[in-house]
This record gives sequence, structure tokens and C-alpha cells, in this order.
Amino acid sequence: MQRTLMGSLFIALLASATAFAAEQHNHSQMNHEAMRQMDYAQMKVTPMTDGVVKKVDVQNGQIMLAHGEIANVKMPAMTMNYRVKQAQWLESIHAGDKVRFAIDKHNDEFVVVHIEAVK
Ligand SMILES: [Cu+2]
Repeated sequence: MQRTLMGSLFIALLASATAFAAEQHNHSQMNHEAMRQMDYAQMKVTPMTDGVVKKVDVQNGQIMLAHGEIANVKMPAMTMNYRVKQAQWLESIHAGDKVRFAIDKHNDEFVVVHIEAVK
């Protein structure tokens, strides 16, 4: 019973991961509902990376981060400026803060899809 349940869960996970990958190829044609669902999927699959904030530009929704390797987008450790999905996330983040964040590729651009301060 336990084993069957685990097997079903695994298959369900695989199916949603496959659907997610397929979805990404049609990014420009996606409607808002699909985007919302993809964000939900990303919360589970996009890994978090540790970083230090170098510069914040709330008005333009940009943040410069010094960070370690980001495996899911194959980026080595570096200091780089990123667009943040929601500019208002930056209102409570300042230069010098330690953060945990997630990056994803949207239309060939690296975008911060999640960020939180580390206490
Ligand atoms: Cu980079």
C-alpha cells in the first residue's frame, strides 16, 4: 500500500514536471492563468541560492547580487545585476543584506522569481 502510494506520487510529480517543461517553450503565448500556475510550480522546483545584495534599484526592479553557483540556470558564482519579477519585493531589501533567492529564465532573461532576507 505504502509502496503503491509512493509510486503514484512519483508518477504524478514526473507528469507535472514534464508539463512544466513543455509550458516553458510557449512562454510568450501564455495567458495569466498559465503564468500563475507556472509560478506555483516554480515555488517547488526552483532551487534557492545564497547571495549578498550589492545594490538595489526599486524603481527599475533591479538588484545586484553577489552569489554562488546557480545550478538550474547553469550560472557560475558571480556578481551580477538581475531584474526582479515584482519590483515591490525590493522595498524591504537593502545593500549589504544577506538573501536567499531563486532565478529563472524568462524570454532569455534571468529573472529573480523569489527573494527573501536571511536573518
Ligand atoms: Cu551571471
